Amino acid sequence: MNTFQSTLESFQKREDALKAREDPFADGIAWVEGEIMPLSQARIPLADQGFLHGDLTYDVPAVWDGRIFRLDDHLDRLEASCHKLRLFLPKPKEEIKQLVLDLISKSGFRDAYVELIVTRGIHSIRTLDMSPAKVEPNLYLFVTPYVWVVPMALHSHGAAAIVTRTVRRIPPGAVDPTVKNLQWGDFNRAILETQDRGAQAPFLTDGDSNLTEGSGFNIFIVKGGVLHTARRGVLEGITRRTVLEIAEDEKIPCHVEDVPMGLVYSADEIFICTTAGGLMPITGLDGQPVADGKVGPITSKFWDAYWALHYDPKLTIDIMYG
Ligand code: PDG
Repeated sequence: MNTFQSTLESFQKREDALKAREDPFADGIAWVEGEIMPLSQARIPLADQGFLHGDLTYDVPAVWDGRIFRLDDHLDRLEASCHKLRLFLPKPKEEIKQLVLDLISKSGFRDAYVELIVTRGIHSIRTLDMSPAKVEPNLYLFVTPYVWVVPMALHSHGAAAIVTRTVRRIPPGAVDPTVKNLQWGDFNRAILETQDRGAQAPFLTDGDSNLTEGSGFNIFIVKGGVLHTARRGVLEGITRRTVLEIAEDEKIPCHVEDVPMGLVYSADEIFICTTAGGLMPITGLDGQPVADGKVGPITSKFWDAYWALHYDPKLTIDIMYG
């Protein structure tokens, strides 16, 4: 049995066990202002700037088969995002790390989507004074069962993407995409168009005929044995970084630069990647097959390597379940 089948079959078994759960945390668990509650009961204070002005940043690590993947890298990126917004982590990083590990342990989920949100906190409706002395950022945490941006069932044959016609990616001069943000106006429009056109994954351009990213994922193009991914206008994904590291190990060249749409339409293979689903093959684009319409060998190789790394003690922490 290949890695692909065994990885997904063992996940399926764990997911079946999850379905049998009926406890209050079975759908998710949240941490808000020091209290732990079922996710469905978690509330945001209305006066939080994160809600009123979208003034926040967030990060999402994931747990796979009882181990959390690259948690320190996600926490470092969260801290860097805070700095770019003139925010700071509401608690020392080590403390946040422990809160996250404890919350996962309490959740009991062996495969989980873990979200950390830092907002500018509670202020008057219109606050002009954003000096650090006036800011008391708020932290919100939640853990849910593992999330697949593209349904798991589509991984074997690949999903269908579209290049959106009705919306472009917001330019970096307006919203810095390297700050993980929830200003999803462009992505929400893209998702609606994707549904209208019967596909699963929207690709957004920079408005100048270069590829950027999709609604919650980075994009890789394979052409002539070389990988290409956008340099600018995208989140620097931890999964993208993992792919770049695998490419280096495998001595597969990778160009991180502008990716013109002409290259996308002539790709040999395309895959997308995110913490919420890992690597996902794209075998259709704008209603046409990508090359022969089959999942390609480079995509498969990276898919296997990516999941194998989820058992690497250097990149993972074992969750101590209660
Ligand atoms: N680009 C954007 C805009 C993202 O939101 C994400 C992650 C990525 C790239 C990939 O980054 P990383 O490899 O570090 O995960 N987005 C997922 C999915 C969100 C969703 O709801 O679809 C996340 O935030 O978990």
